[in-house]
Amino acid sequence: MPRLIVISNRVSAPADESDASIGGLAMALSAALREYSGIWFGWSGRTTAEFTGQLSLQRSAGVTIATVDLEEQDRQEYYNGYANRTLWPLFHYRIDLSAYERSFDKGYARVNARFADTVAPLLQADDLIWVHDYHLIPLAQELRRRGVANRIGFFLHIPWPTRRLFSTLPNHRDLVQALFDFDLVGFQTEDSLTAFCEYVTEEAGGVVSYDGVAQAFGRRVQLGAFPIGLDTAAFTQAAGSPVAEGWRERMHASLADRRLIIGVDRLDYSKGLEERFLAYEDFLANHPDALESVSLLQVATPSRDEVTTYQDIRAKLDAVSGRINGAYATADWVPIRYVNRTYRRDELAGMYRAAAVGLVTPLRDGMNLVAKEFVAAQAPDDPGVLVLSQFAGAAEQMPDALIVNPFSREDMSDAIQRALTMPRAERVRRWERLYDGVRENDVTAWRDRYVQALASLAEAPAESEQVEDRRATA
Ligand code: GDG
Repeated sequence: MPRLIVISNRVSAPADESDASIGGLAMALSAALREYSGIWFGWSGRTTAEFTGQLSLQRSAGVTIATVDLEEQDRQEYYNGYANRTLWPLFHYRIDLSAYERSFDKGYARVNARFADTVAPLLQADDLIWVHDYHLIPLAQELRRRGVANRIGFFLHIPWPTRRLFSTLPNHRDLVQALFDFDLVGFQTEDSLTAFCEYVTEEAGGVVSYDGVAQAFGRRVQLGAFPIGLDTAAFTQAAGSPVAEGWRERMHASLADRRLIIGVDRLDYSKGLEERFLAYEDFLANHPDALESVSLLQVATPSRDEVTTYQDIRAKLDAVSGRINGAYATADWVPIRYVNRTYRRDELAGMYRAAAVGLVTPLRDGMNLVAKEFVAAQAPDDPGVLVLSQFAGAAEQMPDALIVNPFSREDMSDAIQRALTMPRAERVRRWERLYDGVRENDVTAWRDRYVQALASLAEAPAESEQVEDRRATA
């Protein structure tokens, strides 16, 4: 088995309880790497006065965790800038929040070059290299410039936007061209894959064959949809652990026979939290019998709080939740428990299990692992109901959830009512199908499908052609 070299912006050691370990990518990759010998390389999250490329190495369960420090200017221009103020909002359909600044482009290019300089000496000839997410789109191009001929795959954890939106990005063609230096480019959903193919054919003048090989810019790349999954067995086990059971009981005791609706999200505008609160407010207004008989627990873990749009959304949510609680709370009941802190995974699992309804209503999301965690944590004989946004990638795989339009308060309010009143037999029927999907398409299946697709390309006869292509355009 070749070594797997995983490269992502941040890394997190297994059992890391730091900020780096919160978020879908960290959850998935630490699970995915477990059975591989290999290297996981990324930014340490720290900055130094001057970039040295010095690696910090740590061995953890067969995997070498290799990190490098960046400069403060890199943090501002690459991480807070191009990654989180340009690409993240654009790819989540928020061009109103996207900042296009040339200094960000430069920082993004500089850090990708620094990543390539640092990781290239660690590589061996038959390593498979798997690059993750929007921070590192130009990385294969940089590695090729340094003579790396290995198979390199890319996986995008967030949505790929439609062609018209994507073309608002200055230098959009360069970014797509850079993807053609990978051998395999994977998306979460068919929807993202289709949007990318449309760009290739309509903007880049390329072609995409029926089996997903795209040709443009004198290069070719294999495309595919690889929906990410959960470490389902581990999460289900966590949900049955004493810690989870303790939290389930604690929630029930604090609810005093009221029914729990739960949301768990990184505090991010893409997650639709304000819209969710407003829909819940509509629900309370339209169902007076629900007053004092339900409670919404929203865990919103602070994230990227150096970026002003994140400070804005936080202030907005404080205001909206405060207003709703002010309007409806009684001496012994608050409609929304809004919590800005981090919990352990087994604690979260216990909270999911205590809930009658899971609200997962992002305005746009690559996949959304919380939807899958909610399902994995339920008690089989009395499961809660998942209410899921049609704009989460997970909706393609989870049609047995109550699928809602997160932009419509009425739609969401109706779904909350339907979920709370759904007969047990229907809840069980829906949950069983959802759970089967979450179990079968888990994170290991995702990793194996992707890695096999990448490894099989290495053996394909098209390799020599592709190398020739590269030489011709070098
Ligand atoms: C990106 C894409 C895609 C949240 N609060 C706490 C905590 N979390 C964990 C959840 C879940 C993860 O963070 C969030 O994952 P999501 O998938 O919902 O979203 P993103 O972070 O935006 O992830 C997304 C994902 O990558 C994977 O490809 O699904 O679409 O945007 O696991 O449980 N974990 C702990 N404490 C918390 O307070 N321990």
